[in-house]
Amino acid sequence: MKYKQEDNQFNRYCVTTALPYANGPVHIGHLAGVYVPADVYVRYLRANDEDIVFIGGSDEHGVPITIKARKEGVTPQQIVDRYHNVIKKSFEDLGISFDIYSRTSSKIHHQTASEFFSKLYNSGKFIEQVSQQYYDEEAKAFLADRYITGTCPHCGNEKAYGDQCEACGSSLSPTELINPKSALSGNEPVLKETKHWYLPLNDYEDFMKQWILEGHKEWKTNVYGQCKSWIEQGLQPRAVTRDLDWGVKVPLPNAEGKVLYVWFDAPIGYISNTKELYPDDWQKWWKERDTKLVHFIGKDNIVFHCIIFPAMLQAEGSYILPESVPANEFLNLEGDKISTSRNWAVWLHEYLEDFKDKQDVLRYVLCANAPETKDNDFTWKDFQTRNNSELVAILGNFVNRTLVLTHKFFEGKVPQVPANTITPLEQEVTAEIAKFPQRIGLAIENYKFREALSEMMNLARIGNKYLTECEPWKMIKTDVERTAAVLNISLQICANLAILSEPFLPFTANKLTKMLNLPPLHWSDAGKTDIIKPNSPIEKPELLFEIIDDQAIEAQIAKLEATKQSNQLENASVEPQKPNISFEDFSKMDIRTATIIAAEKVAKTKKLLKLTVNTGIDTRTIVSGIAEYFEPEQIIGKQVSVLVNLEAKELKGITSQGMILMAENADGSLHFVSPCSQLINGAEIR
Ligand code: B3M
Ligand code: ZN
Repeated sequence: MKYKQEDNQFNRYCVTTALPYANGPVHIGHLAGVYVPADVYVRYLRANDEDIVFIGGSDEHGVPITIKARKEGVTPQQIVDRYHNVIKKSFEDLGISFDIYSRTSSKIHHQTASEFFSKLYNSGKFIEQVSQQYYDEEAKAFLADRYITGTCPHCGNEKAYGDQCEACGSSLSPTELINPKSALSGNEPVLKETKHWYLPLNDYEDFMKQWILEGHKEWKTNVYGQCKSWIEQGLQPRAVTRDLDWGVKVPLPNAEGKVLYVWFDAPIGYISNTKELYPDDWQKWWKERDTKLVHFIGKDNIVFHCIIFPAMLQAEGSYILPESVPANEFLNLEGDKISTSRNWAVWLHEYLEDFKDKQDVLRYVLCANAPETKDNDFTWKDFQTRNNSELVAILGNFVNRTLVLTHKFFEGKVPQVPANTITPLEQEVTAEIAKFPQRIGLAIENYKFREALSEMMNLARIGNKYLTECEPWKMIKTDVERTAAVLNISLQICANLAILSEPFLPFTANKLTKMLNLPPLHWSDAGKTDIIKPNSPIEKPELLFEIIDDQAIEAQIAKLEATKQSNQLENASVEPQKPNISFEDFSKMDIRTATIIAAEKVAKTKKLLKLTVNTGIDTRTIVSGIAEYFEPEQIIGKQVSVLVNLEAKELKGITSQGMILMAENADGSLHFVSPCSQLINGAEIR
């Protein structure tokens, strides 16, 4: 059943999700932006018996993967093998129900992408252009922008990349860098001519105006807006090849060392993966006009899916174009942009480890919080609240109350509705229930997944309200017949929830279906109040959700806090090394282990502590500038290192004999340099 008029012209759906780069695991940002909404959509279509294929896979080409491989001293293939497997497994474990999850390093993909390129080449769809690019003469290789570093012309950062300065955020071209250096050899690169093939997007400008700006005004505003601004700025020819040794080889003579640009081959991956799944009839998903092609992506991928890939498909000539591209904005984490390189993320595979059997909680929170119209924030506190006060308190509670009462009063069997027990309240509730399949369905069909989810929860709210109003636990004492009717309707609501929650919470829906002993149901079965038949047995209820306590949440927050700190330390600049000294110079210093035996603040100073120290040689007084970092009582008994032969000095009228060695951290805080195990006092440090 379809609620949206325009969808009637389609007989099948081809749904794709952006292929994540296999250079790291998947995080909650990917999930909220792309995979959870796509999975909701697809599960909903399946519940409607639609003919559908759901395509995913890893994007295994591109420069970042080669950089990661170099850094680790392994091959790019080893990198992508590692992450492809992590990603694939974590998607499965979260219940993202791909019909296939394959990869762009597969043979079939190389072949498909290569043929696609050849077809465009042979029909004269490309233009050839020669340009000057940086070349590393020692490594004998052209350099991708990311392989060139140098000084940013805008802010002076010496570690800017050929495409971007991460210090000031400006986008750069490699020739703008001052003192460019190759990441391969460290040498200064030279400019050298190289030939590439370009897709002249400018030739497709009129087409894009017609197709998108006139023909797809219904696209989400963020998507339509980006397309409009690209088209209005004027489209330019785009290089579809690169000088690189990792990717799909350019299938032309004299194209040694050239591969297809990753953004040329990756979307073809959708086609290759469909082919891998259905070698014989893959074409119906890509070439028949009555197939609805939908790409789920994040906002940074809009131009590639709305303009460049459609231009490629159009140039090829035999393919359909996407009917919709419901791109989402970004999800932030605790107020900061999610970043793989800074490890600022909640990684899916780690979540699944830390929160066993709580797949649906994450699916719920990410869908409820999906950045559909603007960037959104994920916080662990919100995660906890949504679990405890929505999933547990509303959905879980309603189902549990209904099932417990059925067992208590009706021996675990669905009670029959006796004649004359239906009051206007039941009629009202029944009429309400009937509206939900369409309400939720229409929201899903319009890519309004948050709204759809909150409607599903509203049905559980109606159930709770109904139970609270009728109070069957009291009613049973006076009116068994009407109590039977109330629990019957409540069980029908549970059955409706089993159907209507499935796209969002498949694990929960499955549990609920089993508890109610329901057969596999379809969307069209929902909305009714005779789904579950009188006298059929109900299993003993088990809790659908459980409270997540503060401890679990604090552990996650602490994990992020640790990341933040280690990032700060990594970014800290370390003082350059001082000029060399002789061993003789060094051995003049007499450094010993010693124990602080008394400590007090020096009056009228902020920084000074007067310490009494047992050096093994003697007991002496040392004045130390550490009062801002330590309370006196906190350091008594601490073993430290002391330069004992430093000449004595008067400080605020106290004679200080020696110096306690301290290390200064990136944030300016001071820390004792102590032996790792307790030693005698007076042990020589050398
Ligand atoms: N791998 C970029 C990304 O993950 C890219 C998507 C390809 S979709 C064909 O953002
Ligand atoms: Zn800069």
